[in-house]
Amino acid sequence: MFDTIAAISTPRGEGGIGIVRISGSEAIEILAKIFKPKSNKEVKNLNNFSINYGKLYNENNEIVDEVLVSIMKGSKTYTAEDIVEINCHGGYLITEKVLELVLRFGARHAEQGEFTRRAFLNGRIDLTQAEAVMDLIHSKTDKSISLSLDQLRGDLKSQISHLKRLLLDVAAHVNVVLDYPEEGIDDPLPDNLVDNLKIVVSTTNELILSYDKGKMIKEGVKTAILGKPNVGKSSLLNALLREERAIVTHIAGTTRDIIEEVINIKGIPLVLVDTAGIRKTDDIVENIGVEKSMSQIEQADFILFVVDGSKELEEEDLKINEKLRGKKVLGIVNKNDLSQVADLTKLDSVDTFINISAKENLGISDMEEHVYNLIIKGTVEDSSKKLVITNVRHKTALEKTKDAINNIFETINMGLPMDLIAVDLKEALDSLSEVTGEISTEDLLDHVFKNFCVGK
Ligand SMILES: Nc1nc2c(ncn2[C@@H]2O[C@H](COP(=O)(O)OP(=O)(O)OP(=O)(O)O)[C@@H](O)[C@H]2O)c(=O)[nH]1
Ligand SMILES: [Mg+2]
Repeated sequence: MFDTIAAISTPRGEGGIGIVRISGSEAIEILAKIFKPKSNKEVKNLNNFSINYGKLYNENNEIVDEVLVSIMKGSKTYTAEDIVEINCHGGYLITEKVLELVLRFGARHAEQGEFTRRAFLNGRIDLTQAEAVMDLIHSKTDKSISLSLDQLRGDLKSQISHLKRLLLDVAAHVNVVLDYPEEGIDDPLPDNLVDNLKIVVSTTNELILSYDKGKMIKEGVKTAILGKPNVGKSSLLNALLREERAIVTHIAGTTRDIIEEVINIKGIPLVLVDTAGIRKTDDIVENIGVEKSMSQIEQADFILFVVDGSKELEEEDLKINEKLRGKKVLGIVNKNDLSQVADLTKLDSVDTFINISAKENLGISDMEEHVYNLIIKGTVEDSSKKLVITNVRHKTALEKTKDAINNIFETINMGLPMDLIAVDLKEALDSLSEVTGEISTEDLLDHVFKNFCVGK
């Protein structure tokens, strides 16, 4: 049993309504002390799953607000506990006052994600579903919403429990062999159990491989716009955003800081990072900018290397070219509204060049098409309807499962004793349980829920 918690569940600010949510065994008792329904019924006699109009009163019997109150008794509620939701007027101060009233009458202020944590601790959802709640809230594209909903429905949870059942069959056999040596069961695993292990390895492997796609859909592709000063990087950012976001001037060294903005290419977020033009400079501020640009080479998933096609390449272009060898690079030859003279063969870090004019808005959609085909398509467009994981925590745990099963195959091949198999089986089962949270620590839960909002 947990104590009763409360928080404002709607965003802070002015709006039509604000919702204060209370969850726990004392939720209805607390409400009874502060709420009088218009119907004059006693609060404890209000119907389950009903919405009730009335007024909130403080200790001095003064009206605090006129409200609608939803009453939802456990266990079929969000937290699987009794929940009361007070819909009050949506002003910043009035919602605070209603919350304070509820806290004065016995509730504790909820921590981040604590309602969802309760749902998990009370066994209504597993950890993958709790994580899906947060992914859903943070989704910025339709594709990302769709993956979060699959996970929230329990697709990953049921896949994991299927794999666990396969492993438990193997474990049952291994335990019989270990516990009753006198039965004389032959050591190697029967074929059907070996098949179980093979299915677990191939399924975990597919899930692990799906992570790249999942990450791309969820977080997008971090794309750095790099090049020497004045080649038109900020102009390109503006052209892609279709707004004058970054300052553009003819002065080399205009951009000093990192500018990050997101565009959406066929449902995949492209996180664009405009950077300071890379060159040697004595200007302290510009130099810091250049260092930030250089660090983007490592951080970005993908680089748009911009050069000015209307001028001969310079030492600075070639130096940047050197740094970009081995990276995923698309060459952007800008200013093609002017006559073109640059000798691009010197840029050996680039396989594909696209000609554009950022200023005149020429070739921009063609460039977007190239970015999609080059970087996104192969990872994201997979005709099969297979499950996709989006969380590095899941990937790491599944890698442990896969490694443990591969160890078992090695043990079998080398004719080693059964108890070694038992150890690896336990490891494989435990790491599957980590995914769903059946095995979890406070630290892990704190980590998962720390990015939630307070009222969720
Ligand atoms: N003719 C022509 N000029 C362009 C084009 N794109 C940018 N310019 C001009 O080039 C100059 C520099 O553009 P910016 O976008 O500020 O270049 P940048 O690479 O961001 O420069 P820094 O921030 O200094 O590194 C400006 O005067 C732009 O108007 C283009 O396609 N054609
Ligand atoms: Mg710039």
